[in-house]
Amino acid sequence: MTDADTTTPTADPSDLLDFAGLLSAEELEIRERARTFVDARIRPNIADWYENAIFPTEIVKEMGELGLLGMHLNGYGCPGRSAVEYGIAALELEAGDSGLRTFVSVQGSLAMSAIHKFGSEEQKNRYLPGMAAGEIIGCFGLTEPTAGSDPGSMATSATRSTDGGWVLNGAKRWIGLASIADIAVIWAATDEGIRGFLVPTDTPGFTATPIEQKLSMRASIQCDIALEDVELPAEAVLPDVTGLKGPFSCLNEARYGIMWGAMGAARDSFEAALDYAQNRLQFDKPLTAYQITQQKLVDMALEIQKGTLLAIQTGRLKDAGTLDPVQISVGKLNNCREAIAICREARTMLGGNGITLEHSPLRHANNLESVRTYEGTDEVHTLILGRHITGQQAFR
Ligand code: TGC
Repeated sequence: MTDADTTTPTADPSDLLDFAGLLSAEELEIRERARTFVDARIRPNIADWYENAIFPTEIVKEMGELGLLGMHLNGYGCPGRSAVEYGIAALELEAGDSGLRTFVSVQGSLAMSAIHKFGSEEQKNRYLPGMAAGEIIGCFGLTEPTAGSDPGSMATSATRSTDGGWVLNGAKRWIGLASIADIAVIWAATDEGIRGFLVPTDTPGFTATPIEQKLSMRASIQCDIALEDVELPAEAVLPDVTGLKGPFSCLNEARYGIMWGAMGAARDSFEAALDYAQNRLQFDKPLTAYQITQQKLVDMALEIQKGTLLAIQTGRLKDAGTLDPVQISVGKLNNCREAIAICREARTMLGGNGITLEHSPLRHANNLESVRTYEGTDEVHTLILGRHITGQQAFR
């Protein structure tokens, strides 16, 4: 190979179409702030956290101080940033680890969103400022051991007690953060339909048990929740919604953040593979000088570019107030599917070294097994889009 065969690699190799040029000064500033946090606080520690199944509670308040919690909510001490700014932060956090981005999603998009959208003024004032600051941790209990894709079949019930309060019984599963949460948003079937309840986690009868032996999301906590005759006052109910549209509206927020976040895991895996391939010599040349390596890198970069463009268009629609939930399914389905393929392909470029925690791609790919499953599986989002295209509902 001669000097004439080489050129200087591009500075941001997965941004072929100047995605950065679509961002405002404020959006670039959020990106830099989140990137700096990930570089300083997540990258140096994530291998240990992942290996030892540690969720680093010490960074929760730091995330609050950085304005990452309830980021796109207004008032009540929330940062009031745009949907695009929130998405950009989710992407950068998930470039660190999906588990840490999941914390921000559960806290901000699910638990805080539920209170912000459907809570009373008293509930909003009581919980949201502390949650935005990272002083109060929330969780969101929808999924059950026998009700995953079909939350309408939930068995958890809330019945009126004689004093006008409520009694909750049932079980929830895969609930992020529940064992360290202060407040749980629990969705339960009532005579009037599905309602949301704010349950302080020290209420007698509430138990959260972390699920162990996970092969994915190891730097994060997912729990089983048991609800045994949990007595709540009348004012524990979220007053402003009845029916599945309540939790589904919150899922829209989380699914939106995921479409951005997944591209962060993909970009980090791409960059790890590129860096490795540039420095790994085999048969006297760096791996990047081989055509198969270049094909892999180009295919990854194309999908990262398409996925981030898809996300920003979705975010612009959300900020304009015109986003339809069906459009969120486009991004959740596509970006999770492409991200996991990119992370797996990146692992192949690392050879045997790619199976250790020294390198990020397999950790990201394992995490994305959860990300493509929660907040609506690939299959659910395919059927949501299938219904939109054909007019035929094929869930049942
Ligand atoms: P369907 O009859 O279609 O709708 C029932 C009512 O909900 C409304 N609705 C929505 N509203 C807002 N946004 C959306 N995206 C909505 N989708 C539906 C709908 O208009 C209707 O309202 P109304 O007033 O007419 O009653 O309901 P369905 O049960 O037939 O829906 C089918 C399907 C498959 C789309 C839905 O069930 C679905 O999305 N399933 C996936 C559930 C899911 O994503 N679960 C993940 C939960 S994650 C979790 O619990 C843990 S949180 C993560 C963590 O803690 O880490």
